Amino acid sequence: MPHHPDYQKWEALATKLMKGKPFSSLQWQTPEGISIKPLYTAEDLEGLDNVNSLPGLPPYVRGPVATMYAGRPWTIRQYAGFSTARESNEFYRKALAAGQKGLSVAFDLATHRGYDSDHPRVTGDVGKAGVAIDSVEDMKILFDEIPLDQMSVSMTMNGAVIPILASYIVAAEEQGVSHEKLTGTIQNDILKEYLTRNTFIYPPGPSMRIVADIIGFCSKNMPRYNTISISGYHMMEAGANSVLQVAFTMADGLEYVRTALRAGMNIDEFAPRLSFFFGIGMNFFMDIAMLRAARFLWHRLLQQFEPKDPRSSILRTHCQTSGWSLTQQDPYNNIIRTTLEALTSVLGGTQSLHTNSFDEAIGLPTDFSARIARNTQIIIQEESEICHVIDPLGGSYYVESLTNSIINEAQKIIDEVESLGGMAKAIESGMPKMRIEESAARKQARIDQGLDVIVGVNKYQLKDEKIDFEIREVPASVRDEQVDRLRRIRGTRDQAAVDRALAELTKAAEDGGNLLAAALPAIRARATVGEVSDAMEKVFGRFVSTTRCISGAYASEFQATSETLAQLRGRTEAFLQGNGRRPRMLVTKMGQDGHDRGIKVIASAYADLGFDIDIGPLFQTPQEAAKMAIENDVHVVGASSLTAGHKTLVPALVEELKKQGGEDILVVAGGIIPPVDYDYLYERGVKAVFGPGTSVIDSANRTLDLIEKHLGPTA
Ligand code: MLC
Ligand code: 5AD
Repeated sequence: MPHHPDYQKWEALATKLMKGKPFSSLQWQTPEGISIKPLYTAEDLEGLDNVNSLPGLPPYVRGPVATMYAGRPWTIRQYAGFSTARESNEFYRKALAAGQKGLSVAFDLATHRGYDSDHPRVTGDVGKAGVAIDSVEDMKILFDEIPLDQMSVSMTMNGAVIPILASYIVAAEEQGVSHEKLTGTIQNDILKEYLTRNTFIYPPGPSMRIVADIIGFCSKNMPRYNTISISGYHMMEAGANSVLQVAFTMADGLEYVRTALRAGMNIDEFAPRLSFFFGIGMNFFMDIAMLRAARFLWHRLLQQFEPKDPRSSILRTHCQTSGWSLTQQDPYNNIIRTTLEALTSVLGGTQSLHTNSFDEAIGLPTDFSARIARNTQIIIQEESEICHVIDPLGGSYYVESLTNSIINEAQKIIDEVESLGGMAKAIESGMPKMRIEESAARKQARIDQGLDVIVGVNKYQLKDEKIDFEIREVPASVRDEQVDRLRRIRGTRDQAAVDRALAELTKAAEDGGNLLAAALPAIRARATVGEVSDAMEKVFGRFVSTTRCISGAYASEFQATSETLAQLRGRTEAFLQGNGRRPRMLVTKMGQDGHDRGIKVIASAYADLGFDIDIGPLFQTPQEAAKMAIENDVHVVGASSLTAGHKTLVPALVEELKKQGGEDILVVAGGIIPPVDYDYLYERGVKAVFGPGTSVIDSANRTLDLIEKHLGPTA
C-alpha cells in the first residue's frame, strides 16, 4: 500500500464515493494488456530505471538532444504529393512559404511498385495517392526552385528505393549540389512492407541486400543523410497497439543493424544515421510513454553491439498522427483529434512531425485542409509556449510508470521475436502479422459494440451529414501527361548508353556490386524508374505474398450476451439451411493499393459471423478478381479501395463479371470513397458502398440482405 501520510484518508474518501462498488472497478485494462489505476503516487516511481535521467544523455528517455525544443523546435514536415511533379512542386513551395520547415514526398503507387506510368497494371493508380515520378526529369521538376543543399527532404520509398533515391541524387547533382551536402531521409524500411504496407517489389533476401547497399553507399558518401526510417507507423495503422508497435519496430531495427554488420560495416559508421518513425493514436498518455520507452529500449538494445560513438544508440524519430483514427462522419472533429495526437507527439519528444488533414477519410489534402493541418503544429510551436521546457512530463507518476510498463511489455515481445531468430524469420513465421491483425479485429469488435467510443460514428451521430468543403480529385489525364513525357524521354535519350548502364546494373545485381552506385549512371542516362526496377527484377524476381486470415478474434471480443452477434450468426445458419451453403464473399484489393487492414478485418469478422470468405491476392486486376469470383462461385465480391482507384477499378470489375459470365455475382465496395462518388458507382452496378466507420455487423447484415433479395425466396 502506498505510504503517503494521507493515503488512508484518500482511500476512505474515494471508497465512500464508490457507493459499494469495488474500488478495483475503476481500473482500466488497456488493449496492450496494461492495467491502469485511477491514481498514481510517488511510490509508483520507486525502482524504475527510466526515471531521473537528463535529455541528451543515456538512456535518452527525456530526449535525444540536450536542449530539445528549447534550443530548436521539431521540424514541421508535412507528407504530401499528388498528380504531376509540377503540381506537387507548387504545393510544396506554397507550404514552405506558409511555415512548413521540411519536405516529405508521397509517391503514387505505380512508382512505389516500380512501374512506369504507361504500364498496363497501373492504369488506375497514376498520380492518385501521391506524385507520379517516372524519371529524373520528373524529380528535377519536383524540386524546382527548392535548393537541395538547404532543404531536408524525406522520401517515403521502399520498393523502388534504388531508382528513386538515385533520381534524387542525380536531380541534386544537376542543381549543382554534391552528395555530401544532401540532408534528409529515405524510408528504405522493407521489413514492414511484408508485414503491413505491401509496396514491396522483390523477395525479402534481395530486398534486404538493397537496404544494406543504401546504408553502405550513404554512410560513405552522404554523411548528413538518414539512411532508413524504421517505421512503426504502418503497423499502428494496420491495427497494432502501442506495445506491439514499439516492439516490432525495435525488432526491425535490430534486424537492419545485423544486416549492415553482416555486410561488413562498423556499428558507428552507420548507426548514428538510422532514424525512426512512429504512429500516434488517440490514447494520449500511452503514446507519450511509448516514445519515451522507445528511446530507452533502443539505447539498451544497441549496447550488445558495443558502439563507441554515443550517437549510435540515440533514437531520433518522425511522428505522424493516425489516419485511421480520423472519420468520414462529422469530419471537423478530426481537427481536434489531430491536435491531441500532435500534442502527444510533441510531449513525447518527436524530432519531426506530420499532422493529418481533417479530410483524411475522404480524399487527399486540399490547400484548405493542408493549411489547417500545418497550422495545428505552428500554433502549438509558436503560440502555446510549450517549447520552453524539455520533457515537461518527466517525473510524472503516471507517465513514468506507463513508460516503464511499455518498456517491460515490449521487451517481452522483442525477446519472443529474437527467440524466433529475429524479425525476418518472425515475419516468415507469420507471428507479427497475426498479432497485428488480431489487435485490429478486437478493436473493431469493441467499436462495433460501442465499448470504444468514436464521436460521430458510434455515438453522437449526426442525422444529416453534409460535406461543405472542397475535395481533391486527381484527374485521369495525369496518366496521359506522364505517358507523353515518357515517350519524349525515350525518344530523345542515347538508347545505347541507357542499355549499357542497365546491363551494368543487372550485372551488379548478379555479382554483388553496390546497387545504388550502379543505378546512378542509368538514371543519369535517363533510364526510367520502371526500367531500373526491371533491370534488377531480371535477377531478383518479383515477390508474391500469400494472404492468411486469423479467426475468432472478432467474435471473442464480443460480450457473451451480445444479441447482435447471435442474431447475425442465426441468419447465416438459416441461410446455410435454406441454400445448402453459406453466403460466400470474395474480398479483393485491385490495382497497386496494398492497404489491407480493412479487408483483413472484414474477412476475419465475416468468417466469425458465419460467411465463407475468400481473400484475393494483393494487386489483382479487375479481370483477375472477376475470374476468381466466378471460379469460387461466390455470391458477392467486396472491393476495398483506399487510394482513389474506385472510379476506374470497381466499375471495371462489374464489367468483367458480365463479360466472363458472372453477371449474377453482386459487387459491393468499401474504403476511402467520397460520398459524392457513391451515385457514380451505383449507376455502374455497385450494390452498396460501405464508407469508413461502417459497423461490420451492419455491413454484414446489409450484404446478406442483398444476397437474399438477389436469390429470391428459397424453397
Ligand atoms: C536538433 N538539432 C539541434 C537541436 N535539435 N541543434 C541544436 N539544438 C537543438 N535543440 C539539429 C540536429 O542535430 C540536426 O542536425 C538538425 O538540427 C535537424 O534536426 P533533426 O532533429 O535531425 O530533425 P530533422 O532533420 O527533421 O530529422 C528528423 C528525423 C528524420 C531524424 C526523424 O529522419 C526525418 O526527417 N524523418 C522524416 C520521415 C518522414 O517524413 N516520413 C514520412 C512517412 S509518411 P544534424 O546535422 O545532426 O542532422 C508514410 C505514409 C505512407 O510513410 O505510408 O505512405
Ligand atoms: N498526401 C498527403 N498525405 C498522405 N498520406 C498518404 N498519402 C498522402 C498524400 N499523397 C497520409 C495519410 C495516410 C497516411 C499513410 O499518410 O494521412 O493515412
